[in-house]
Amino acid sequence: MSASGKSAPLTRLPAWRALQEHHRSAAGFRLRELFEQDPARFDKFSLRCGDILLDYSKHLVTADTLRLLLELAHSRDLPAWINRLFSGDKINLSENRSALHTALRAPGPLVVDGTDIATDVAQTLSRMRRFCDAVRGGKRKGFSGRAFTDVVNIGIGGSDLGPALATEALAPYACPQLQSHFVSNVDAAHLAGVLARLNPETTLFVVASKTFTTLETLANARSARDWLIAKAGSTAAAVPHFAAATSNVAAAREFGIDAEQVFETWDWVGGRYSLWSAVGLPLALTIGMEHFNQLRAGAHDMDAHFRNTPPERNMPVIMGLLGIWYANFFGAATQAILPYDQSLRLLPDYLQQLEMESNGKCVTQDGSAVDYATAPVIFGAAGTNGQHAFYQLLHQGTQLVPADFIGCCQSHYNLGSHHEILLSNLFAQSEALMRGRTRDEGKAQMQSQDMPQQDIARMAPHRVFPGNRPSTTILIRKLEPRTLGALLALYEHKVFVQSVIWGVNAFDQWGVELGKQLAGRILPELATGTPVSAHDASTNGLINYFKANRH
Ligand code: G6Q
Repeated sequence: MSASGKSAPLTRLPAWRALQEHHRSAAGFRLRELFEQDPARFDKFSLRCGDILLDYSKHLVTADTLRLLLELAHSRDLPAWINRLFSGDKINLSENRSALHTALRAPGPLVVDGTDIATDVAQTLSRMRRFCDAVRGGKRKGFSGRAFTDVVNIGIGGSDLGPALATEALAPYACPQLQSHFVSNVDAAHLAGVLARLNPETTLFVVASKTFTTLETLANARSARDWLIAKAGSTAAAVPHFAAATSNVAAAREFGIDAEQVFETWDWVGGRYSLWSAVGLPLALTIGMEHFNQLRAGAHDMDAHFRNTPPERNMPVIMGLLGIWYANFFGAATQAILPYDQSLRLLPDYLQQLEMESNGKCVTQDGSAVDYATAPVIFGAAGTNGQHAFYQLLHQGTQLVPADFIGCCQSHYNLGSHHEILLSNLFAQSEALMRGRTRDEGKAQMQSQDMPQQDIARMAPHRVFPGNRPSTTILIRKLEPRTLGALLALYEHKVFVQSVIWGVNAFDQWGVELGKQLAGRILPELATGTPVSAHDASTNGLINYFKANRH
């Protein structure tokens, strides 16, 4: 759908057809040769934004490919869509909502539906600041008069992944007196495992739930409250130990959370885009409001870049279009996220939700079925761990898996040559995926190891690496609140770019809602002693087996 509402089937656009045609010649692209032919390839195909460098020269693209991809973006009205995103148009059509996560980090006023949302945001931020300062400064205390030492975030999905990732990534900025913990799974093992290490007198819970109706979060919050009341002696004594981040203030109040400790989010912030709102409270408590604001400022830097930079030099636009090139023309069904930074260990999980929940859709905004691939499966792990696990398939498997390598020039942890070892692995992996190893190179290596001739002949096919496997490398000067904010906003906008090309709504999640409804239906059936018969034979069989073996 174009920004003005007129639909034009994607696969019938001249730009799409031109890319299909161009893809036929791309089958002959050899990255080794492209680098040999053009010593300036890195300079031509890399971008800088603040402290972030994006190298996309190791992609199966030429200047022509990029021109055609940019034409596709143009024919999907991308600049107009970017405008609509930032100005608060209701681009989340299926829920009739704006998607205004960018307003959570923008300094200026913005009126939506007659309300200046910037004022609401500023008020919540200043309440968060007072709360964080009081908790961190030991002024806000638990039932026995002791300062808080532990913060437990209870939330799931978008109310967990962003704060959990950022809290771990920014550990060097954490207040040493305050430990943070994240409980998301309704499996009692998660909450029980965390509570076993905590003292109720000094534990603060943040219940993060936009809707305040999510089964898992409410079950965990109730059990946490019971645990606290049991130790504190009364419901009233437990009150100072609970805060909430939610758009359902009434439900949080009904749960028993003091109005002063309820921090509002809004309908126009999607769960997976909500780190910058009150959902970031556990992070703000841990790293302090100053650092939290730097995180927001970094995201705003990327917002400004995305909004104001021409498409050909625009990082999220280029990343988004490269993803389209592989998903729709090479048939790549996956995308690897490979942070060479232990602090970004949770980035693959976070991006899995961001990308797959946003663009894992099979109908366009106007409800028509798509006849092309949308979001790839996102997976990954921190390097170098992944090298010893799944990289084998990246190097010699039969599927094309585009990869994002992410590393930092400076480390917070200066321990011997660890950082050089880490980064040398990053550079070596992206180089090896690109270059591969020919049969002759493999043989030469074995000869240099004095291998017997017959072994060399037998081993040669196994030592061949096809190469020509594309990757992006993102280098960050140092992992700081501001650069992390920019990195996460880069991916948010990349996802938006792809949603515009595919014509899907990046801001709804009916698949998640389905899960919420289904679990609610089966739960009462598990409580009775009688066998069930209302489902298909498999589901009946599984439920009845569970019931028979429950005790
Ligand atoms: C995110 C999704 C989803 C949501 C969780 C938790 O965009 O909507 O992951 O964040 O289902 O929902 P609540 O915050 O409402 O508990």
